[in-house]
Amino acid sequence: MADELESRLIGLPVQVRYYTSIGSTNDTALDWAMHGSPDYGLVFADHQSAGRGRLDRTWITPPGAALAFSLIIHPKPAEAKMASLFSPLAALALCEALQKFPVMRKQKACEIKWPNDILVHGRKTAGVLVESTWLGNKMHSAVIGMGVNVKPESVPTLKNLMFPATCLETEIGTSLDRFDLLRDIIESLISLRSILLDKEFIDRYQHLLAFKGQKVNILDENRITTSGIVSGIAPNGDLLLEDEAGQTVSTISGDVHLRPS
Ligand code: BT5
Repeated sequence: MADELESRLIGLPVQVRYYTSIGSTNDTALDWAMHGSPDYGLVFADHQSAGRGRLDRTWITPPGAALAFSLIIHPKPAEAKMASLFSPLAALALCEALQKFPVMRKQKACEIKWPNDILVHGRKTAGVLVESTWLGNKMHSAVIGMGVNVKPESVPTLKNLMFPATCLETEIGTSLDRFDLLRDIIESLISLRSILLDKEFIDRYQHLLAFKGQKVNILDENRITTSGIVSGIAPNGDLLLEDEAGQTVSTISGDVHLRPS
């Protein structure tokens, strides 16, 4: 399987570490990042026994049914100043990679639920967890972790979910090759990284932003902190809401949740 994966990624500037089973690809990638990984070091696992979401919530990755990987980026100084864009980078890379399927090009088929969820037909299909390593006060690496539900077996049962979930095969209506998909996502991410600091990046992200023009609540530990109508994304990736007084309010992505109101 490791050879197969490597052969499918030939031509991309990645160095792969493949695991049949692992705790969390992010943990392994964070360790590798601190011990000499190249830019685009890639940790891929067929199964995660301790996959993590934000705030150590559980991310479920059954064997052979999903994509679970972490890509290490050693940011250039200008990128490090805009580190909050790495999570949007990963989410947009997946959504744009999926545009090759005609059904995904329909309006609202694939959307990004700020800050880190990818929805297909309104259900969570993938999640992004970006973590970083630091040398003193200098950002040394960003570890971009992504979990994508590909086959129906990857979708957790309802009791494990905070938001309805689905998988790509169900929504696209065909079986998918996980390694082809991984290649497409990485190609898309590398290409988007070259425009990360340009207005075009935010424009493309906003085009796929979920709940635009709709009233939402922002929750912090189940407490509503802000409500407003989703109006867009700021250049640093913050969510922009219009409050009842018509003022624009900016929300930074910490551990907050967005829910339709
Ligand atoms: C996320 O967190 O959505 C980020 C998930 C990132 C997972 C990847 S897999 C590769 C890399 N290695 C890791 O250890 N992690 C990254 P959050 O927004 O906190 O959402 C977590 C919530 O999603 C959980 O509390 C569940 O409700 C739900 N969930 C868990 N597994 C899921 C799945 N397979 N599909 C859909 N929802 C899921």
